Amino acid sequence: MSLFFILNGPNLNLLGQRQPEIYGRETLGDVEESCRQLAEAAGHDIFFAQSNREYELIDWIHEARTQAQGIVINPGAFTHTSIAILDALNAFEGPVIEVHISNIHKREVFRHQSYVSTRAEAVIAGLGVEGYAVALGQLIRLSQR
Ligand code: DHK
Repeated sequence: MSLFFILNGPNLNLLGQRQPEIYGRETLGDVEESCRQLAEAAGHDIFFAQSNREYELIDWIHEARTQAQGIVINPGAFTHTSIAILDALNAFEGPVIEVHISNIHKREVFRHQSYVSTRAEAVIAGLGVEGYAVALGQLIRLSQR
């Protein structure tokens, strides 16, 4: 059994309520439920968490160093600003997949830059919340190689 961390950054607690024309109507609870079902069907487990605080995300990435086979991360707006999250991910040895619900490249120019992309094995943007399941499915496949 493998454990995968699925981490979410600021404002994603408002998923389903915030700008639904961009982020959709599903809640983060819905996303957690579908990821949990996917992991459990393959005999694995997830740690699913969200924080509006940069340090909390960093602390979870540090925990992942000894506990997780891989990380799915949607850092929210920290994607575009946080060298500290990039440094934490660089201290994690397993695969990292970056997820964005929206296509950040179709949006404002300040969203086009991602520090995390310089570390991630893959980047999924614009698939809506389905991107989480695609990312987790790929981590599961990688762990079975
Ligand atoms: C979510 C956010 O909160 C934004 O700050 C990012 C990302 C995009 C998303 O599409 O999931 O720019």
